[in-house]
Amino acid sequence: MKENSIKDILKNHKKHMLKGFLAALLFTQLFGECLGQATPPKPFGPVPNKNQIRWQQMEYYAFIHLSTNTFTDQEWGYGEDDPKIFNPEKLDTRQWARVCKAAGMKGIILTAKHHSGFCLWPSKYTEYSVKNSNWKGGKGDIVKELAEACKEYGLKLGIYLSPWDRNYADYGKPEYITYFRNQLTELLTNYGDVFEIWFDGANGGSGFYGGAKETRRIDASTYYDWTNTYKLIRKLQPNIVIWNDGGDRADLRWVGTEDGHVGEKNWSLLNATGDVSREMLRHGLENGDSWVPGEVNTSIRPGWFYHEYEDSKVKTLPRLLETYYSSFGRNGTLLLNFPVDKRGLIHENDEKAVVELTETVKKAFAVDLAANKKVTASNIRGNAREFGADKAVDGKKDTYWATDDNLTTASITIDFGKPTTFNRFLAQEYTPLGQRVKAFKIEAKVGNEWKQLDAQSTIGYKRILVFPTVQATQLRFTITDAKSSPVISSIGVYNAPQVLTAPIIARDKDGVVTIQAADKASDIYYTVNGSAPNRQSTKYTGPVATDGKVEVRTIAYDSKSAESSPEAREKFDILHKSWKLMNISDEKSGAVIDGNPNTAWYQPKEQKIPADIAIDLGKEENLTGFTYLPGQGRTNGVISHFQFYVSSDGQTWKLATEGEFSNIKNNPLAQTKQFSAMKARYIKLRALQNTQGNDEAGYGELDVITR
Ligand code: FUL
Repeated sequence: MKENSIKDILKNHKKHMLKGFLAALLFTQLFGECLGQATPPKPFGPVPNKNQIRWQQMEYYAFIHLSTNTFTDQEWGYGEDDPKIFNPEKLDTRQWARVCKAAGMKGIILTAKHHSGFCLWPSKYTEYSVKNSNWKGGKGDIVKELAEACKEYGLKLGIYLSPWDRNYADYGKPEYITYFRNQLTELLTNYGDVFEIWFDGANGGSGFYGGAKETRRIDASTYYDWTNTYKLIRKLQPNIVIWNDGGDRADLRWVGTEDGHVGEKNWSLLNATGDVSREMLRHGLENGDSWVPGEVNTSIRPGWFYHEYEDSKVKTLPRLLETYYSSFGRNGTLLLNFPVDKRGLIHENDEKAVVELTETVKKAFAVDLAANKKVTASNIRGNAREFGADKAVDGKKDTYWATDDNLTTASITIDFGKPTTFNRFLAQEYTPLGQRVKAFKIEAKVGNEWKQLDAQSTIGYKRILVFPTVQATQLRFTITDAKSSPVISSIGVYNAPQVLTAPIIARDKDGVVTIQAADKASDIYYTVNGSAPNRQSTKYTGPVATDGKVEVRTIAYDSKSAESSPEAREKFDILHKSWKLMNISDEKSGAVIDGNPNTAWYQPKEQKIPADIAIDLGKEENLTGFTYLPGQGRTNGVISHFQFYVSSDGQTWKLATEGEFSNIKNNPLAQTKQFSAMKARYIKLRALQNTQGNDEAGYGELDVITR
């Protein structure tokens, strides 16, 4: 046989095989669909890699900030502090792990090295580390202890390694990159699996730099040669995700704020190259060419590092809940920071706050009212059972409801079978096939009418909507626009109990009292005559005018559960209506007497201490004391030593009391000082010293106590 003919035979054979294969494919397409099978939708646009999928499913994990800063009351150490000061005598990484586990977190990212350059592990490449500290006589290794604790508690370990190093002599030179990579290698080799590496964007500036004490600037986009640094990281830890808000695009993105939220519209996409604006960080980029999901990083206190003066400033439950819903309720993950204290522990107040948050969230999502309910979809994929509406409520994350390819709108209806009360809706796209939904709405069937509850844009990995409680027999979820046919892995409906924390009471300078409950749905009851509030008390319906001295007592009440919040109680003295600040022309100075603790006024720069602030009360009062609240937003201008004067004519002043506001540095809350009754129309607070030993004097509020 000629060579050619053998080839022909083989060719023919192949042709037949191909025909047979195509016929079989068509058969399964046609009959398979009748039998309830269909090909799954194709991925659309950029999709997450397996590391990003695994990371996103973690949803909620902790940050731990601990360094020399913890002992110097700083946020950014300069890199010059003696390593000996680092001595968290009771350090217990198992306590951290216990708290994080109890909070429902899935991992812990530790500041192995912050900008000061101090290392929490005994790096071979520097002396500026725990090995020269007093902690455990220089024999300790916090990264190791944390890695072990994480293992014990089933948590994943993450590492923060600051690219900026304010201690290292060679920072700014090429030699530093070798040092940086050596440290990365130590951290990513010696401590087991690391799920995330965190590179902060603060890069270059003033520092100690081995004694040079100068300012060094670098170009963050080129200096670190991220391309090769990333290669090294992925070689050492193939399952890691990289977070970086400077330099090359990483696996994850910053969301443009440290305040604890990401945009309501949140695409997990960005472009691989080009500048990124705050707007893009906040919302992602609808048509971005790469999968770069957002991670919401925020601290449970105002600062990242521990400061005793923030013990009373741990975020409240309503504030933490807002962060919860605005992070992974909006297609992000939540990285919540604990500033470990000088003992080396997560402070009791922080633990209490996070446990409260966890319990509240657990209660909110305890019962999925959509689970196993009758669901119908406007369309399913070619009649295939495996993509039916029920797949969105089967509780499995790898099954999904999908529609035919040509559809970019579709709806799914849940029939509760009876009037059902709810106030939360949850939806998840099956993101391995891309992020597709551009707009959606939810409606409730109340009686015989469909009522729109909310309309939003993106969904992504997980979206939670919060809306006023409604009672309905059905819920309809409609995707009104999508990049490609929707693929929904999960929907859920919940009835979160009201959050019953003590309401917040405020009175402005005209005597108008406002009361705010944590949950808008709560009823508020109050009294102004000193009696304890209960459901029979006056119901709060809006601002209340009061005059002169008054005590407001109030509770929030949930009529469905018949539960009340703890009581809030606030005493107000005489009105500030006719008060005038003396000899101060700055309009903003009104903040001192406006009754709003969140506004403050600071003496002008040229004003040195002792600094006076004097007030004309409008008429003579019988004074027995005063209250000083420092400005709440900052740590400066907090008066620590004072004299308080009174006067009948605003000319000659009598000293009423003097002394110090004890512990105001660590606890910058309202300070009350009393003195024997004195009649006067004018008062004057003289700042003699502040907590920082400089010339600033600031005031959140100044008030008097009268007989
Ligand atoms: C910031 C840093 O500069 C802070 O000190 C902190 O580490 C935070 C998480 O990132 O931008």
